[in-house]
Amino acid sequence: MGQATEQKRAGAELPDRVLRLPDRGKLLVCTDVHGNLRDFESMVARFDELDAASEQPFLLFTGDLIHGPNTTNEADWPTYLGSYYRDQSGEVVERFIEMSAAFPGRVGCLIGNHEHSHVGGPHTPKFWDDETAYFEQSVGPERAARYNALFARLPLIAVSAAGVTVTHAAPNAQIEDISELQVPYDGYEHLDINAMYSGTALARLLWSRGCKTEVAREFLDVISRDGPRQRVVVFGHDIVAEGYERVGDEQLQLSTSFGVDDACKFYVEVDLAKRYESASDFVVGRELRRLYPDASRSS
Ligand SMILES: [Mn+2]
Repeated sequence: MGQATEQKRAGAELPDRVLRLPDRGKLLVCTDVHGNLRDFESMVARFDELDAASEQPFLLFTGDLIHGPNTTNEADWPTYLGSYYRDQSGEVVERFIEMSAAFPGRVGCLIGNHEHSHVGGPHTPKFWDDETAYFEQSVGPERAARYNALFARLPLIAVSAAGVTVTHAAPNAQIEDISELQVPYDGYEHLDINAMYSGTALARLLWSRGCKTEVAREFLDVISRDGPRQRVVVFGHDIVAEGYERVGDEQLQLSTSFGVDDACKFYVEVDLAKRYESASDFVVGRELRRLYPDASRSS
């Protein structure tokens, strides 16, 4: 029995780690909210606008909805964190749950390394020594249990007939079959974060800051085998100060919220009935849109 077959069998009881997006309508992609409720609501507002226009929107968050800065005073806010906001991670998750219930099959979220820290990943030390413990303590045991059940069910990647794949971090994972993504999330608790960058496909898809063109192309080739040809991967995880960066034809790194000035926050809006063959098919003002078109740069 081959490795892929073994993994397929082991993963049969798990929720689907690959989200297959609709083949029509508008896909909205928002990266790394990290507790910024205002940015989350701005995406919801765009979703509502498209929904009212019968554009059949699908709202996809790429993970890291939670864990925001511990600075509660604007005067102490470091400039590298972009525009000031107050962490409202718990409220963001509640709103995500509400939206998912109100629009079944039209709102989704991939797992990010911060959600993973609650369901089997290494605890993250971004703003607190152990922000995983901090978050669970701040929302209390009932909400923490509910959120962790949600996080454990989140998909790892999304694919579309439009040729657009979405991941949390860079697609720096060498796999031979898409079934290798059908894996449990637990078992990484005690790993050092540095081990995640060179670890399993799951670890790499949650932590990689970048990826060589050949690796991204091969990843897209492999996940294309049992479905529509995938040509471009959209992801966040790391901060792009200018809001987006194309890396070759295959990769589009996007910053919608965290660590970015309001004037440079970009989200993606894709026409799912069309085909995207290259990152250069994403045009500013059409697929690449400013979250706050009227904002001016503060720095
Ligand atoms: Mn991340």
